[in-house]
Amino acid sequence: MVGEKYFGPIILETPLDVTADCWDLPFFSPTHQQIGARLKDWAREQEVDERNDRFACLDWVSRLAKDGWLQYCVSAAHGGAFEHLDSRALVIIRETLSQYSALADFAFAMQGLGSGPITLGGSASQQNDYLSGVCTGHKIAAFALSEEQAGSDVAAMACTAVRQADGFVLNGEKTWISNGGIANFYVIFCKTDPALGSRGISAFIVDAKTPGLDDTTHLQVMAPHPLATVKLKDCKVPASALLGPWNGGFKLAMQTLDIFRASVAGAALGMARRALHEATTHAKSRSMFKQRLADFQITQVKLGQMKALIESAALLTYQAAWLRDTQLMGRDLKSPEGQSLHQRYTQAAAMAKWVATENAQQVIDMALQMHGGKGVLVGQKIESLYRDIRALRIYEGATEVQQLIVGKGLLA
Ligand code: COS
Repeated sequence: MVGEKYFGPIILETPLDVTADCWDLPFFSPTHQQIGARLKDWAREQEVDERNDRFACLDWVSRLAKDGWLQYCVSAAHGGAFEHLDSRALVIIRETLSQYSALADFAFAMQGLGSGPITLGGSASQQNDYLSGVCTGHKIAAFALSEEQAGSDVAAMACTAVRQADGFVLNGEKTWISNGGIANFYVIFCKTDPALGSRGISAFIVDAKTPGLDDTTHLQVMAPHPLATVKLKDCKVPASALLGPWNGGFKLAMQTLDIFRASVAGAALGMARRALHEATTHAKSRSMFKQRLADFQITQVKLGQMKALIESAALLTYQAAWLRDTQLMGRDLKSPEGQSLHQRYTQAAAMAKWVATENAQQVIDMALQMHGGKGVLVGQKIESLYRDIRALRIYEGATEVQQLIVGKGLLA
């Protein structure tokens, strides 16, 4: 079934309350706890037909916008709920949405990631032109960094932007671009000084309808979501499209990823919590050898391992988000103290993403194994979680990149 999920609307057979005991940790304020509680109630009521990932994603964006959840993707000056992007809110929201629907989480996260470079590095007029539209769902955002030969190795990108009298001309090909094909605008990173490696990259805001931009090549993936190759052929953009400093694109991309990597960890936590919930429910109802699956010690041991994998990842995730919100925000990042905190945060976000996504993969695999043959049946929640989690270990920096960031940081 090309481009379609194999199952229909979300049906929550069991009311989920699996995160109730997690957000009372000192990392969170009552405001965060309320966000989580409200979102759980909201998510339970949604029924979205996810058979077509593009339509479903647009549906999720409009629902998330209508009920105010996209306010957490932009800052207060542009309709956002917090003065600055709040990492703990992003984590809680992704942790909650991903328990219900990976696509709902995707729709939320991509509005934040795609507009993140504008929030961090945009001029006042760029922010005015784009961010309120992101918040209301009228503008769908996309972050276009990767290329066929430049995934982990960002500096190897081959897309170019050449300055002309009245703007820039972009050429090349970006790929694995989330929201590709449905985005209204792309933040595209291009080489502007190829001799300078990572120091020769700049960012541009490019409207999807710009002549020379072709985003019609949809990519099919194991957990369907809007993903495309974006081709740029003599794509002319005005001088006002330059985002952030000339040749400052690599740092802008890294600063954006720094924020959203901790939120990927949140999404992985949500998927793992859902898998544990499915496993526990299944173990209590399945009979074998004249007792419940839950009565075997091997089952209890496995459930215990799953819980510890989740909670250890949760601590790293919540700590990273707390560190940014309460210790890093407002600091002068040029001061030695600010720089050292920034490095600490970058490493904390990298550890959170790596450990939470790897642990979630293990938890989901264990939960599927516990389901036996039922676990691989299309239409089972555990089967879709098994496909949904896989990309999280790769996108926004593969596990190995996160490990490298932490190791390099130790030696710095
Ligand atoms: N914030 C701000 N600046 C950063 C930074 C961060 N988190 N990380 C690196 N920088 C700066 C460095 O300080 C350095 O600055 P100077 O030029 O002033 O010295 C510059 O960027 C280059 O840094 P570094 O030498 O560490 O970069 P590398 O080329 O070694 O790349 C990795 C480092 C591999 C970690 C980086 O390319 C990366 O994260 N790759 C994965 C990309 C990714 O996530 N892709 C997925 C696409 S989005 S779905």
